[in-house]
Amino acid sequence: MTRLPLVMSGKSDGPEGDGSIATKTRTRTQRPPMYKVLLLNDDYTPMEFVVHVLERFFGLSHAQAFEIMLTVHKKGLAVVGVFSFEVAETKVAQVMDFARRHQHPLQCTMEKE
Ligand code: TYC
Repeated sequence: MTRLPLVMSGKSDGPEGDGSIATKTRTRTQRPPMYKVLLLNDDYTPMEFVVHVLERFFGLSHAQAFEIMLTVHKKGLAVVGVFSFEVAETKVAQVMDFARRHQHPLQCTMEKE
């Protein structure tokens, strides 16, 4: 069978060769926002209590917990970890509830990274 060239009467043609234009949609993958959990210094919460909180709720070793506690004590605050919104929210609530139950004024907050 003989294929005759198709005359497109002056219109441009794409790689498909049939006059159609192929299009692709590039969808950008969104990473979920992450949240820093911050521990704040105060004059009353015992150092050992803060170390215990960091070990218990953030899975830190005693040495890591002691180091972060000292940073908060000296600088006023420190980032304890970075988590998804829900995990950060849970950690903040756990720390605040534990501190309140022990009548310490320890403050823990979160902020978008
Ligand atoms: N500044 C407290 C003290 O001298 C210790 C402390 C450390 C309190 C870290 C809170 O997040 C804190 N007893």
